[in-house]
Amino acid sequence: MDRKVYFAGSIRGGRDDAQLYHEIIEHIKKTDTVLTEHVGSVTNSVFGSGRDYDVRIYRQDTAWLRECDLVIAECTRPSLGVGYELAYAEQYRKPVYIFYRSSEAHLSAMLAGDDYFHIAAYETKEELIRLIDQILKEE
Ligand code: 6K6
Repeated sequence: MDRKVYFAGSIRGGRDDAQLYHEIIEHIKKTDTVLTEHVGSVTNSVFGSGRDYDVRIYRQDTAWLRECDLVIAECTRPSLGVGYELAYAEQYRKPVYIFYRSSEAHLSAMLAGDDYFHIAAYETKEELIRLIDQILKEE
């Protein structure tokens, strides 16, 4: 209860799943704190640009990764930023849970082949919520 969850999902990698991220974040927020609510933004423009803008995002997100209690990542949409975050979280020995829809994605070998990560395939949002509830009960 009330852990700090870092939710990772594709932004510049593509926003097709933004609504799903939003619903999952809202679900997690019923019991815990989500540091990265903006990942589920369905209204804000996510396409700011410029070096200063990117530096601010990088510094804030890496600080949150060091601060969080666990990382939950939805990896159906391939994202360079999410891949970076997962490796960063491993360096800091944060528990990392990766979810993806196996009917739509062939998870990168750099994630699937790393024993450090907890990885689960799912198909429906309801199934994903059940899997997340399980880990929030255990962590
Ligand atoms: C505002 C609202 C939503 O997004 C923004 C501005 N952009 C970002 N803000 C915060 N974190 C970001 C932003 N862009 C990428 N990230 C981080 O990288 C998130 O934590 C995501 O998990 C991940 C996505 O990487 P890309 O490569 O798909 O952008």
